[in-house]
Amino acid sequence: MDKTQMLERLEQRLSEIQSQYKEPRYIVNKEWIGQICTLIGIPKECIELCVQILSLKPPTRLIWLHMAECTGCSESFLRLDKPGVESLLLEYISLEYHETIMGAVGFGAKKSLHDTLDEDFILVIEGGVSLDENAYFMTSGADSITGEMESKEVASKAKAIFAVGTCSSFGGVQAALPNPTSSVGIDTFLSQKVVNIPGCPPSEANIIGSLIYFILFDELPELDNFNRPLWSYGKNLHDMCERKAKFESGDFVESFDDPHLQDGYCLYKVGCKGPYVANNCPKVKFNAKTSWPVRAGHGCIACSEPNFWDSFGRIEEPLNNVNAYITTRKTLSHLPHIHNIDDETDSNTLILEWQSNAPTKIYIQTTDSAIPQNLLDCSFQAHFPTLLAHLSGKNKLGARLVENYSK
Ligand code: FSX
Ligand code: SF4
Ligand code: F3S
Repeated sequence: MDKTQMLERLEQRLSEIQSQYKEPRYIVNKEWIGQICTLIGIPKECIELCVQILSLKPPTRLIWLHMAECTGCSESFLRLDKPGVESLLLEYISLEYHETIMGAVGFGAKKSLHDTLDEDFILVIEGGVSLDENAYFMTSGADSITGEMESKEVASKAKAIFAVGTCSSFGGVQAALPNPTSSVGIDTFLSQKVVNIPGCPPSEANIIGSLIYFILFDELPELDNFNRPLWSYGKNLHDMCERKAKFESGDFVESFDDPHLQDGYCLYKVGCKGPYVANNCPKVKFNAKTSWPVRAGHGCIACSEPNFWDSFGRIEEPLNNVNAYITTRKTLSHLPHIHNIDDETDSNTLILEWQSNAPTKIYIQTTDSAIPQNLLDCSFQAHFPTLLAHLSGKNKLGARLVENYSK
């Protein structure tokens, strides 16, 4: 949706709501609404409309189901500040069912779940779900309904469905090989559209922002091909990282007791998977914006990516020579000339060669020699697009990079 479409949609929403509800119910927290709107990509001109919508509209009913998980997503949600989660729950969201924090227990709790199914509500599912003959690994309540049955029943009545956490989005930790409980993400068996909000756990900002977007527009945000909202998962985490300049100058932390950890050196060599991740952690952070993994001194483990547990190698080693699952030798020839190594390469070919068990090499194939000349032998971890782009840089960063790589 562009700016004009957003404005039109919000005006239409406001007039629908005004026809039903006349008096604002409370003084909403305008500052917070402004912040959350900016975060989810709503332009300044529309914020007043959002304030009016949220002050007129009664709280939106929310059912939050727990499946196979650690409740970290709920913990993250509860870390919301300004307003605290209590004021969110009193003013904008009516949490009808959430096994961890609700007062009711047993049959009383299940009754409030079933009573809500007759009303309009939105659904959050946290955790993976076991299927088929393993479905009874995940049951809920005295009647032992399986997670699969309960999710299907509640989802069939929901206005919108959000998979909160990597477990619910893609299976997550319990779906890691050999996946003994046959756990899967919920969109593998639900027929309705699911908005995935992955992360183990996702930040409170990404959870709340996605819910507020739906509450305001009565429609889902724009999604990527993994059904993740573009406003939160549309950019590469590494590009927003505060240590990125050090990555580009080749200044890497070599071990976890390296004093340069505190000087902002990059964590790629101690396993950071940031370059492969689409998430906004450096921007929104966690625990009321206190910090995020890379600031705290540990590399990103790609916790919000599908299959992260199995596909990203060892947690504290880079995804390169020894950890990349490449079994056959590969050669990349005719690299685009943007790398501009030097003028002589104009008529020549650059060859990048890598194997899982050997140093990575960059060759230059000259027109007058059949044997490629070895340009650079990288028996250490390197991110090639960046290396090539900066190798011949005339600026300070390029010079520092060459100095570091020569060492
Ligand atoms: Fe835990 Fe949520 Fe990880 Fe999973 O977060 S933090 S195991 S994504 O479902 O509770
Ligand atoms: Fe930041 Fe990791 Fe990228 Fe280094 S590799 S800049 S620590 S995201
Ligand atoms: Fe997860 Fe990486 Fe963010 S580990 S929390 S996606 S920094």
